Amino acid sequence: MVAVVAEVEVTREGAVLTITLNRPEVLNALNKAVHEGIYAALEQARDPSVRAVVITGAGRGFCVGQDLQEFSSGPGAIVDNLRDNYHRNVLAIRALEKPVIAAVNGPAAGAGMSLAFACDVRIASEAASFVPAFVNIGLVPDSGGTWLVRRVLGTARAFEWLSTGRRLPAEEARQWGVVSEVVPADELAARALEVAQLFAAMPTRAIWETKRLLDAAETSTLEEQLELEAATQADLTRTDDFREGVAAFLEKREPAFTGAVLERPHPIHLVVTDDLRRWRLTVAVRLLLAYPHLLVLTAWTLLALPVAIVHWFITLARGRPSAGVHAWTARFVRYQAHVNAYIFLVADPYPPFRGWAGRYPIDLAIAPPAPQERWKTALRILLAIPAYVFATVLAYVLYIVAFLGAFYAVATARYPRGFRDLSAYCLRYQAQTYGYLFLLTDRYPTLAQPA
Ligand code: LHQ
Repeated sequence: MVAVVAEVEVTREGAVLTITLNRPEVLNALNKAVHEGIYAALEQARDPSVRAVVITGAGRGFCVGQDLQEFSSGPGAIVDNLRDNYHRNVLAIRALEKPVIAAVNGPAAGAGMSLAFACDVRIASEAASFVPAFVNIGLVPDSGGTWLVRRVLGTARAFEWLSTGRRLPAEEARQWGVVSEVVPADELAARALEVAQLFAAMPTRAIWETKRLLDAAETSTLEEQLELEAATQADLTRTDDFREGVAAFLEKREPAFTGAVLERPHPIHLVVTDDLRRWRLTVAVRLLLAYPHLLVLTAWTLLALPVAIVHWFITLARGRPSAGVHAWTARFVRYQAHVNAYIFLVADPYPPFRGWAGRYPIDLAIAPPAPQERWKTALRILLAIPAYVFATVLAYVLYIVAFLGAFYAVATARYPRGFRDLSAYCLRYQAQTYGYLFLLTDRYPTLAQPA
């Protein structure tokens, strides 16, 4: 057993990592130490040898949300607290490339309820209950509560429940589909481990992609989702687990999945889910339409440059980028890719303004922050020069392809696949170059085109 910090314990059983919130005297109410402990444990869970995660609580509570004895109530302080602690962990669970199972052993209240809903599967003990306690103290559900609960219950039931703050007992939660099963209290830990082990023996990458696709489905159109599924399927056919699954089926034996991760050639990966359809009118006046985006992009770039300079010192000193700045810069680089994709006709819909992932047919998958070699950070600008020059050449390619492609698109309302793929190649290389320059990764942009 390895204690990350006293308030959160981490144990390991084969490929299953269990995170236990450990402030039983207050039903595992959340304070800074618990948030930090959960975050550290989720970092540990990213190890590829971990293939399923269980989150549970010590004592008779799962987690009762914010410790109401220990928090500052100024509006600014609450927003900072939510962003720095709650959002970070909810997003880390959603971004964790493996299933997360909440073993709900007792009351899950307030943000503790949101935490349970952020997990992929919930198993409850007979002593469990779900309490949307926010409204009882005059607040709204936070930490993703509205989003996460609505997608399990639907808006009508979510509204009714969240706005009464009613305690939902385990059995009723099972009937509502909040938990998949209810077991006697003394059997919960063993059952959660058993379920986690079943998941851990599955093809982990496919499980992760299912989780990611279901999250994306919350905001995608059917067309976008079809393309996203197709692109993911193409990726998965390159995994050992796919080959093993097919071989085991043909040989009429049980498959032995390893959960091996798919190594991408670069931490910044362009995801193309564009369907080649183009709206003639917007193609013809695209530059004009893109004008607001160009203004935002210019302003964002002016802000990103000083941020990058400060971040350079941080990355040099710590040997790894700051998670917060990395996330912000990732949105900036992604936004740039979205806008360029729109301008150069690589995608058709009007881009969103904020650079969030999973919302545009030309998207960037950017790996979380990783340690960076200090000498590469120190010399970053010099090292980036050749890539930057090549990226500039590719900008001309983008101009020429878009110019020619525009005629085709206006005539046929479609875009030639070859043009789209060539432009996507250019955008990918450019995004990797900006990502390298802006310290998202210390991996050099690659010429290799992923299959
Ligand atoms: C607690 C707590 C607690 C401290 C039980 N804190 N001690 C984010 C950012 C910033 C601001 C605000 O909010 C947020 C997000 C949120 O999470 S807001 C929601 C905060 N949570 C709540 O309002 C839940 C409050 N707790 C309850 O309603 C009950 O404890 C439930 C219904 C969960 C469980 O009831 P019981 O099973 O009857 O247990 P209990 O009430 O007797 O609690 C046991 C102990 O735990 C007790 O201490 P004591 O010294 O008297 O034994 C409670 O004071 C303590 N405790 N929740 N959030």
